[in-house]
Amino acid sequence: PEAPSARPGPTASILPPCPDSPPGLVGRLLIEFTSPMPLERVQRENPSVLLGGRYTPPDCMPAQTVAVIIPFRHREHHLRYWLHYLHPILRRQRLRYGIYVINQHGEDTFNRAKLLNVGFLEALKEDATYNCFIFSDVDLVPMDDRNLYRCGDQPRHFAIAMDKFGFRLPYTGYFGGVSGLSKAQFLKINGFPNEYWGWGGEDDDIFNRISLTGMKISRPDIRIGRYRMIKHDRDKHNEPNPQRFTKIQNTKLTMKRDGIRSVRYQVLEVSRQPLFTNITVDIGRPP
Ligand code: UPG
Repeated sequence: PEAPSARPGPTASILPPCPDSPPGLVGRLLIEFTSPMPLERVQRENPSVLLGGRYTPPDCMPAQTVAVIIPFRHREHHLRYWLHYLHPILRRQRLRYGIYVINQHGEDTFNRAKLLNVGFLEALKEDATYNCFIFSDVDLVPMDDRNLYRCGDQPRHFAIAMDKFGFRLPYTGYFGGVSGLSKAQFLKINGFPNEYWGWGGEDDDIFNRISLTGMKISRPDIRIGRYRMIKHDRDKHNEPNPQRFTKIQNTKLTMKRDGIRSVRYQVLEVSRQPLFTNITVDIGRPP
């Protein structure tokens, strides 16, 4: 038999699987939002990120392909910090990933969950191999890179200890901020609701969907799931939704007809930026 080559070349097929615990994580991170963060600087810091915000580890084969979906409107300043902190973290975590900013067109009432549904479908149109979806608010940065942005056998809640809640879970059923579902888990709950316009409730509806389909939330250790939120004033056109309390009582009825299978929208522009893909979308307005 042939002697094994001492130095195998960098052929994709011979890369080893990426390790479960990536080496080179640093643990607790210093996160601050005071120094200015020009986009050019963030681009310079991340030369290995490909157009559209895509990245694949050079030295191992990841088990999953992760689409990070960010609901967005008028938060450019937050996005620059998010990209500055997250790209290096995701790289250290040895993820194969893409970043999708789903930008709501116009000034009608904001609808976070519907934007996330759009992100799921549009990311899959770009790359059918995405099998893990991380949904992240633009103003949340993890304080520990051991909080791995991956999917598991249950839906995952990542942002469990936010500074604004005193680094605790505000309530047991809280599922806001940053969460992750595999493609199969997302389809099992018919995606997210499209009918929560304005602030609040949609994350509780998603929690209900997960419970009603017999799944359980998985969470990291409370010391690892820490987050800093960029302080901000309340946005225009995202007023607290007064219907949210009654709506979350009815998830069991509404989830069958309202979700990924019924979402209607119009993509206005897809633009591949150096560190992310921007998708501007018309999602309509509340009835
Ligand atoms: N967002 C925009 N522009 C807007 C409004 C919202 O980009 O004009 C995005 C952005 O990603 C933001 C997210 O939507 O981070 C959530 O909106 P925000 O007003 O910041 O809500 P918070 O009170 O900070 O968020 C908590 C949870 C969040 C949940 C929300 C309502 O972290 O996940 O959606 O409460 O339940």
